[in-house]
Amino acid sequence: MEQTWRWFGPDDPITLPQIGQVGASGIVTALHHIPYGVVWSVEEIAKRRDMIEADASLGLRWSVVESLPVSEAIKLGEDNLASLFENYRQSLRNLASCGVTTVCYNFMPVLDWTRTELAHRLPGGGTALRFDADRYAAFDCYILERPNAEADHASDVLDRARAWIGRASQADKDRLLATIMAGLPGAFDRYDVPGLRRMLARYRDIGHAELRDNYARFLREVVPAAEECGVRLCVHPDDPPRDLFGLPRVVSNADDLQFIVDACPSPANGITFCTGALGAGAQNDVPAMAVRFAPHVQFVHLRNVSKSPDGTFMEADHLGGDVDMVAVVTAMLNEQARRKDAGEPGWRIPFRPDHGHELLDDTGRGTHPGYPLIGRLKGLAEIRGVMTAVAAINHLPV
Ligand code: DNO
Repeated sequence: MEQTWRWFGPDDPITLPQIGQVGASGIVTALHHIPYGVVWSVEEIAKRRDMIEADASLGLRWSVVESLPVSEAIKLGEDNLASLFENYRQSLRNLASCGVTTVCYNFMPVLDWTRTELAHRLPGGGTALRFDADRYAAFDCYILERPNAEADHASDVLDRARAWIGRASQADKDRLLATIMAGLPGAFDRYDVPGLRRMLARYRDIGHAELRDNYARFLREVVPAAEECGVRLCVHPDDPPRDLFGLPRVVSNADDLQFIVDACPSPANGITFCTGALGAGAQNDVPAMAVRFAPHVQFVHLRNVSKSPDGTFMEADHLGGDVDMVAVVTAMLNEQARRKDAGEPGWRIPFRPDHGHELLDDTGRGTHPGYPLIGRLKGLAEIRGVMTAVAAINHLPV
């Protein structure tokens, strides 16, 4: 598998020469400065690509776009979408013309990945990202004050949420809002409480069925163009894989993934297999899903979670937590071998260590939440070890 590393671009405190040292050869990045819905020009794409390849001794290439964002209007299924679809297609063509052909995106309404704590202390030191059912309920019911929100939370969770809100200071509440917004990449579309309420109101008439329809329409509009120019799109699952704040989410489980691949069958309509996002859902047997959907996987995020029955979860060590990482890596290596045997030119599947704990000198470096240097390096090194061993034992290509 191709070892990749997410780099947020020239403003990322982690530099390309440092990435060279962690042993990754593929860069995962996006043009975060371009507003949603605007075409990524060949000039802007080539500029980023040339930056990545400038020092040939590092051996880096731009292997995956994460993400080419889908505008909210598309998720909402508004009427005048022709130019947004065309812009999306044009960005794909431009990327392909610059040699970047794997494109990750997500279809989560309003919010991207969502946590309630960015620096949960670990027993041995270091910090992890965490989603706490109590704080999520406290925000939903007593800060956002969403109508009928209490019906969506268990009564013991609500009791603890009330206790938390009772003792929270204004600074605690502000931090919770900022934490919930932290998943949105780029400089756009972060909401304050009134802004979030307005966005939720726009989704009032959109349930799962409507969101699925809007998603299928998006796929029918863009997948043929992707196929034509040799781009493989790959959807990132919802993180966490459940509805949030009454917003439907439709990339959360095996049924959803099946719906997506069937909605527009094509090699260009693929999946980003994220073990952390899928692993946060009690409904998901992640290794079984890895085997079942392997032929559609174009990109892999390897990360682990420990979860509790009330929906709370914490990002665990890459080889700790609830997801059997060895089983997932084995499924992906088998799929790679199949592609290689079938003579597919791009048979090697890119993966990256997704998130990491903040460890040792990571603290205070100002990296993006979840994306520290040492914590991810540790994850990458551990996964590289698993990969090497599984491949050797089973005589599979690495
Ligand atoms: C979190 C990431 C996600 C992912 C997007 C893809 O760290 O895995 O933010 O980049 O959802 O569109």
